[in-house]
Amino acid sequence: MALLTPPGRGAIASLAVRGTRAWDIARELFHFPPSAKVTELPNRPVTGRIWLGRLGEPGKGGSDDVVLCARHAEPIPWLELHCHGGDQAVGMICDVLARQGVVACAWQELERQAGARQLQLLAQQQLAQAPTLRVASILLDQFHGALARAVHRVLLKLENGEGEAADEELRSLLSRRQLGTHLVTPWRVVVAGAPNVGKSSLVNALAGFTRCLVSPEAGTTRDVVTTTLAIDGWPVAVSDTAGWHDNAASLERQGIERARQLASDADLCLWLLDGSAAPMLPEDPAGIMALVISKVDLPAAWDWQSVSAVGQVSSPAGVGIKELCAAIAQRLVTEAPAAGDGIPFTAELGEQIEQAQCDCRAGQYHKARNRLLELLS
Ligand SMILES: Nc1nc2c(ncn2[C@@H]2O[C@H](COP(=O)(O)OP(=O)(O)OP(=O)(O)O)[C@@H](O)[C@H]2O)c(=O)[nH]1
Ligand SMILES: [Mg+2]
Repeated sequence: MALLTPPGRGAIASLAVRGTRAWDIARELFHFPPSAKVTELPNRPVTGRIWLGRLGEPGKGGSDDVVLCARHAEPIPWLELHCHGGDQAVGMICDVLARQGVVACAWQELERQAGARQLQLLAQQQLAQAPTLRVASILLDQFHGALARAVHRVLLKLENGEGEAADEELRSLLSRRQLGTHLVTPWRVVVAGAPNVGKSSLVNALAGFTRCLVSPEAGTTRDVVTTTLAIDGWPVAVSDTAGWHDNAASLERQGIERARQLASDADLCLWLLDGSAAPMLPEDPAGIMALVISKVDLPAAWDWQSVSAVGQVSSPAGVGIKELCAAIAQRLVTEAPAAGDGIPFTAELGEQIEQAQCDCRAGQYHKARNRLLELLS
């Protein structure tokens, strides 16, 4: 048996019970209410029906109202029990089942025993953590076989000895590899720039609420403040950082060093240039930088119009934020996937597909094939 709903507080919990004896145990423990026209469950499980009653052993421990149904009747019954939620109520049902010899395991184990494919199981696991609707729909696509179909196409080409065509398919899959690793783990975007240019104000505008302290004084932000949000449906962790400058005292210098480190590891660093004050560019740009002009509502102190920037914003008024979000999304995901596109949706899947591509390019089609077959197992 496995708990399908998260542990902890909840109105309802779902349990799956799978095994050759599952139905016999259910028949033993399940009791119809006195008002019901029937007193016993049928001899065999039937899919497409639900039974309402109580589950428990008369005279032993407690019992709870449950909804019982069969997800699979054959060859091995897979039953689902919906009972009251909360650790204690669920624990009571688990104890009742355990006394009948039912062993607890993780839901993934139950799926594996029932013959779920590796890719399906992985997609299901990722889906449980999908932070946005866009990500969920991509992962559902993968659950329904988008990646498996793409891998099958490669296999077919390898079998026919069409190495170049197989390589092309693999290349196309790997072009979505980075996106695949950022479906559940957010992209990292760092907001950096000189002190007082409006970094914290921009992060607040992106977040849609006051996440960071803002003040007219330079040097307000000392430490990194990270907020996870959705930009165009992609999960993005945006970090506000301390303003970079040369004459910082010890504490501030530590903050600047952190900011520098974070910027060089980020997927994208937005470097803010204050349109109303002399611009300051970093001496050694860290990582992938894109310029953003801030305070465009104030009189321009320099010709920022001539700068190639991804955004021009007035954060407190929300001006230019929508356009900046679109530009950030475009930078992170250059080509958004179409419905049904196969995506290597974990880092490991990306690695395995890359290895298959190496084998294919080395003319080792057999090796590439075996690697891909392993993915489909
Ligand atoms: N007029 C105008 N003022 C802004 C804009 N963005 C920020 N400010 C103001 O500029 C000042 C500094 O803003 P912050 O967001 O704290 O700037 P910061 O870059 O985070 O500053 P530090 O953390 O000190 O490095 C505040 O008084 C903000 O209200 C803007 O687009 N237009
Ligand atoms: Mg700040």
